[in-house]
Amino acid sequence: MERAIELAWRGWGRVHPNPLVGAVVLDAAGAVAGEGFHGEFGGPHAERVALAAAGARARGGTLVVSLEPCHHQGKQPPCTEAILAAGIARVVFALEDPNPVAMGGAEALRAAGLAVEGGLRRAEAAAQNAPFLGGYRTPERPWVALKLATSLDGRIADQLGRSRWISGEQARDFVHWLRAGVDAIGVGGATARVDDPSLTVRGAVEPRVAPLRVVFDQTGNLPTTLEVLRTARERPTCVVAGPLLSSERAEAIEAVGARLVRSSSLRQGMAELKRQGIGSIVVEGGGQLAGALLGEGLVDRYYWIQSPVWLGEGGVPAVAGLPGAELATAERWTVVERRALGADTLLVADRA
Ligand code: AOF
Ligand code: ZN
Repeated sequence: MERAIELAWRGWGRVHPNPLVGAVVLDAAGAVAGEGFHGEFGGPHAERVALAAAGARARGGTLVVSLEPCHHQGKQPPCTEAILAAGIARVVFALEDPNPVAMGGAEALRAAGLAVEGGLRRAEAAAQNAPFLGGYRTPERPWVALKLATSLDGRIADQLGRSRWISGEQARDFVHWLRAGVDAIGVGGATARVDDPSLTVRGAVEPRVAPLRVVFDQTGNLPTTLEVLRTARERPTCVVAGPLLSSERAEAIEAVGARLVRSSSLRQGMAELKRQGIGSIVVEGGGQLAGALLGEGLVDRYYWIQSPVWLGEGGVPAVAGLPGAELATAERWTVVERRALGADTLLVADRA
């Protein structure tokens, strides 16, 4: 299963909003006979790829797969059929399929006489597919991840607002990898104005669809000379503005070819993005937007890149305006991953 989950990552950037899935076929003697992963949205499922690789050796063998095999005709035929046709004797999967259209594979295979076990490394597989699961858990809004690169003392810029670069190259490569796997990349208006980021994906993974670039700003008062607005006709860009948006600003935003979403709250803005097809978003700051999203319970995952540097007094805090919590009752997040990225440290945590 560890191998199946590892294989599944190869679909990152290419398969969403479908799940990342990896599979390994063991022959009747327990030796690896075939491997596969879901590599392209709408393309063959991991199970079929692994079964095809195993060929006749699958007969009497075991299929190990990170997601419960599907039991429906979608863009692809049901995997349960392929499993039966291959003569597999036993199926071990990690995560139950939450998709009401596709679910039921485990039961169907059991009914056909196969030995079926679910739940092996479930937590890991669920963490890997958090954006996919989010679509069922909170269908009214996208899965929201917050990514912040901070100093040891939790600051995202020095006293003059300089943030390039707190983290090193490996951490920045990670961010490009992360961006490739989501539908949208967001920043707050202050960050857009100060940092003028391009919010593009420039890493090893070429996303199947370029993520929508989103600027959240109450007033929508953004100079059209900003990189994201200047290039809005080349790469999809959207401004989520609050009730303070003037009709003049609205016209200016639309005139450069950016989408405009009007909302009275962040929650509503997120809901509107979801209606427009955004199933997952990584928000990259700044501190005010991070604080507002956290405060409203709109963050599902936190990617924290911490760098070995102190920025001290006057440095910009990573999270601003978050209401105080009492230690005894403060929500503890679930750590999903800790990893070194060069000199920096990545911590990934999910809201419990
Ligand atoms: C995938 N890849 O490897 C597996 C999936 O429209 P379809 O036919 O591609 O079906 C998508 C659904 O199939 C998906 O939501 C999930 O429930 C199930 N399994 N999907 O994209 C795979 N095994
Ligand atoms: Zn399938």
